[in-house]
Amino acid sequence: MKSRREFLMQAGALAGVALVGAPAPARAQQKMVLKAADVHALGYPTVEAIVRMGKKLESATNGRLSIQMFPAMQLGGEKEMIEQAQVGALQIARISVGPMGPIVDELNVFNLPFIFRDEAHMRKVIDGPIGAELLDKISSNPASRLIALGWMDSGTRSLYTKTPVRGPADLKGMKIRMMGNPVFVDTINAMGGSGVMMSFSELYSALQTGVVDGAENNPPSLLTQNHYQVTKFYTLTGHLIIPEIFVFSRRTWETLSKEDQALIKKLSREAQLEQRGLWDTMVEDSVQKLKAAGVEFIPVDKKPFYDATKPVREKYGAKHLALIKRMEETR
Ligand code: BDP
Repeated sequence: MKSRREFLMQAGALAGVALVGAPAPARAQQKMVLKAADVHALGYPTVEAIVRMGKKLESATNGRLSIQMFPAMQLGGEKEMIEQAQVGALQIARISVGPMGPIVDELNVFNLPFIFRDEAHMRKVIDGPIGAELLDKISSNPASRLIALGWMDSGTRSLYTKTPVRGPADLKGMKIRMMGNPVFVDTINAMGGSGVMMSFSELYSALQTGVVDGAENNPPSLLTQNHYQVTKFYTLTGHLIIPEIFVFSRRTWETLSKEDQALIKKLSREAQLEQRGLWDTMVEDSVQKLKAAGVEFIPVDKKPFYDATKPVREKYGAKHLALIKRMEETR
């Protein structure tokens, strides 16, 4: 595992080769390799969608602009990826909305438990005016230092544990890994467990050695990260439906011509819609493989979890009631 400093140094070195030194105005016309990163491996829907976007970008610009993908946490966890994009060492970071909440507060609305009725509702919201406004909020917030390009699908997150959870009482005393954002720790604590914030990259060994008793995620992540090998019970709590997001370094963005910016935005929207088809296939396939590998899918009454997490929706949602109302009204 590389240290944070090594990641930044590596990313910095890579940034050095991306732009051939030239005065700023001339740069826009120069050949440029945009670096993209994802925690998932090649072939995962989020990675594939950006790779395809890169191919389109390359052909639309006759090879002047292209995307080089660094998958599988090669550039670190999502927090590191965000930081690298902010300083211009990375151009495209594909991350969960989870770690973006601490950067742009409105995004935490998407991070609330049971805030979307179902995945179809989430898709309607991200595809429509609310999705567009939130992307603008990120891009126009000087502190974010990011340009938000688009959303992607990440399905529904449920609980996976070493011993079965059939109701809130079973969660008592269980340490559950959550993404780096206090809203998630509050959520799992309210559901009856004990939340531990931890990077995705540390999770497999934490599960294996018993540092945590479980985690929560969608079926494709449970499968591809091999967590199912050490946690055999998947309780269908469906407590979070969090979209993914992909963002661009504002520092690099400002060196691009208006035309290139518009092209990247157009291809981003296409990537958002294209990823969805890949995602649906991946979920079906993952569920089958997990079941075949002996993972027990446990249906559970969501009501007690929904009721228990009401204070979390109130605590983080209070500042954004108008937005939540508009989300509810989205059909
Ligand atoms: C996965 C997301 C990924 C997150 C990960 C996590 O695709 O972006 O990093 O969950 O739990 O579903 O950290």
